[in-house]
Amino acid sequence: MKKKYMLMALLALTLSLFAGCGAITPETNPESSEEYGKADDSITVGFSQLGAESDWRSANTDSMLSALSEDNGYSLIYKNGQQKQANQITAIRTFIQQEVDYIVLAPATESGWETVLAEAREAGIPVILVDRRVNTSDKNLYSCWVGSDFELEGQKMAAWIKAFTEEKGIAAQDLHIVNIQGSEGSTAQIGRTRGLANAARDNGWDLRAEISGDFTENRGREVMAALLKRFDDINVVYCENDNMAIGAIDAIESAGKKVGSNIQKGEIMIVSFDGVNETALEYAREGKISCIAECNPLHGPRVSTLIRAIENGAPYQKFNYVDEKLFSAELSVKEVSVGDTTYPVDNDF
Ligand code: GYE
Repeated sequence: MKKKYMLMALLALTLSLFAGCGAITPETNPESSEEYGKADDSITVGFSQLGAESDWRSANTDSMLSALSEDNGYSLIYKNGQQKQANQITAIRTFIQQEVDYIVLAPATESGWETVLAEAREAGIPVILVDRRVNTSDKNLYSCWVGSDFELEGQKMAAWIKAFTEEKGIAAQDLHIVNIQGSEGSTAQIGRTRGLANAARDNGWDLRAEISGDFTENRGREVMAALLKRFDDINVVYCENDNMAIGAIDAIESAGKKVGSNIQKGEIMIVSFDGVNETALEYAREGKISCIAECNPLHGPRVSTLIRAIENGAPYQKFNYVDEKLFSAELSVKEVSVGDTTYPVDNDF
């Protein structure tokens, strides 16, 4: 525990004694930026979460808050960046002033982190990246990263689309795809977009448009409504997360069209990413979403393990990837291959 915290805790204790109330109550609303409990001898962590834009993000925040809890020996300072990099940079500077032991950063975008991460290094505070990545030329500006291989997720989804449509006898040039992308410049967007774009080029698919829906349901709805006005032959919608897929489905149904995998009969096939939101999983069971590429948000314990390794001088990997599969109620595709590796398709979820 840092000196500053000791003084703050002492002050809080004195005040609470005078007020006749108990110890500091940890704030439990992850929507707000709050300081959590401060335990003696605990490891102080400043966590800059990028926002609260999706169900994936809420699950990720919950996982982080419960793993970095007071009971587990942490004093957590949590800041929600509201999807703005400037807020995250301010949060990191505050953490540096507060002399935290570790900074955990879930960066909104990949670029623009050089200066502030150099400031953290100058202050001797290790930075752990979670979920998305930063593209600093100096990789020593952070200790390690844990998250998903987003391009691989896109490649697996493209492999599923290929296997499924070939099985149905649909010609490559008859696929008219739109991509509703995630927040521009985020690792999840860059990787998933690349996975589809490369497959479209290699397979001769007609990739009609790539437009950002910022990972939110509302933007997904708006973007899909606009795309339906622009093109009348869309038969595959690749949504870079489930929340946008839910919005897109709403827009398609409101336009009097049907979602489903039977594109030869005029249905519009939806595929998406995450597999966290219950409505999206239910849609996938019903066939409204034809395939979901899993994206695992439960990074809290993984980050805690990395902090403990650094703390104990134990070895740890710089880049830590999590294993993920596909979910689809379509029984025809049981597995997909990317390169030499085969990935399972879970038909019963
Ligand atoms: O897929 C999306 C969220 O970076 C993996 O961000 C994350 C993505 C996730 O908003 O739902």
